[in-house]
Amino acid sequence: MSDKPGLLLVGELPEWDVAALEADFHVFHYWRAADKAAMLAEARDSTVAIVTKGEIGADGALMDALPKTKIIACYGVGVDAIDLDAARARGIPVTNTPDVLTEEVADFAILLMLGAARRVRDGDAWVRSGAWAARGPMALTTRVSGKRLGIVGLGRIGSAIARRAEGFGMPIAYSARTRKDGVAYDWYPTPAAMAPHVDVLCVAAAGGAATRGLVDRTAIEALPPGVIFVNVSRGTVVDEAALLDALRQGRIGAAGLDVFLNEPNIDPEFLTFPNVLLQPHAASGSIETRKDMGRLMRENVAAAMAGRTLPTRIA
Ligand code: 8YV
Repeated sequence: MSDKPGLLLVGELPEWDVAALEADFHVFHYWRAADKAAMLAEARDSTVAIVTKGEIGADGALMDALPKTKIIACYGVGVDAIDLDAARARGIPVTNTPDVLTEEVADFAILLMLGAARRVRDGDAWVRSGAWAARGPMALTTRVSGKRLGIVGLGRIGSAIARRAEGFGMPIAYSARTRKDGVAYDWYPTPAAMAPHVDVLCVAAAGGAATRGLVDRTAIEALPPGVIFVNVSRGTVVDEAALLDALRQGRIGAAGLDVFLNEPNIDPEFLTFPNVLLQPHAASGSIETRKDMGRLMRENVAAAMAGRTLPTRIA
C-alpha cells in the first residue's frame, strides 16, 4: 500500500490529470472498480479527497465511507450531482471549475442551435451516402440569424450564449427568477411565460433541485410550432416526457441536445427523430478547456491539502 494520501476518482479523467494526481496521491479509480465496496474499504483510512464530475457526484454514504475527506473537488461547474447538504453537515468543502468552461459551452450551444436548424448531420450524410450526386440537393433547412432567442438562465454560460447570439442579429429574451440589473434583454419570470415569444429556446440554467422541471410541460406546449430547442445544461431542467411528446407530435422544428435524464443510457426514443442532433454531454469537451478544468480542480485539491483558501469554493 502506498504511503501517499488517497484520492477517490468517481469518474474517468484524461490521462494528464490522472498522471498529475498520481504524483501526490494514491488514486482510487472508483468508476472502474468491479467491487466498489471493497475499494471504499481499502480507501477508507487514507483518502483525503474525492474528485467528482458534473454528471457523477457524491452522496452522504460515499462521504461516510471516507471519513478523512477534506475536499470534494468537482471537475465541472455544475455541482448538482453532489449532495451539498450532506457535505455541509460533515464540514467538507466543495469546489467546482467555473469560468474556464463558459466560452466553450457557449460555443457548443451555438453549434447545436445552428447544427440542428441547418440539419448539418443530414447534410453530411447526404454527401457521404452519395445522395448528393444521385438525387441532387438535400431538403431545405431553417434560418437562425435574426430569429428570436430565449435563454433559460442568464448566468455565466447563458450570458456568453447571448453575447454570441447578438452577432447573429437575434433579439434576445431570458427567463430567470428575477430581472438582471443592467441587462437590456427582455425578461420573463418563467420559461412558460417566455415560450410563446421565441423561435429558438436554449436551456442554460444550472441543474439541481431549484431548477428540476423548470422547462415544464406548460412551457414546452407554449413554444411556437417549428421551434429550435437546445439544451446544454442538465436533463433534469426539462420535462423530458413533454419534450418527447412535442417531438413525436412534430411540434419541434429541430433540437440540439447535449444533456439528458439517465445519461449515458438515454431514452432510446430520442434516436428515432431525424431532426434531433444528439451529443454525449460534450459541451466542455475540448482538450484546451478540459486541461483548464483539470488544472483548476487540482489547484483546489492542493489548496485543501495545504490548508489554504480554496480558489473556487462553492459550498
Ligand atoms: C462535465 C459539466 O463536468 O461543468 C459541468 O457542469 O457538466 C461538464 O463540464 C464534464 O463533462 C466533465 O465530466
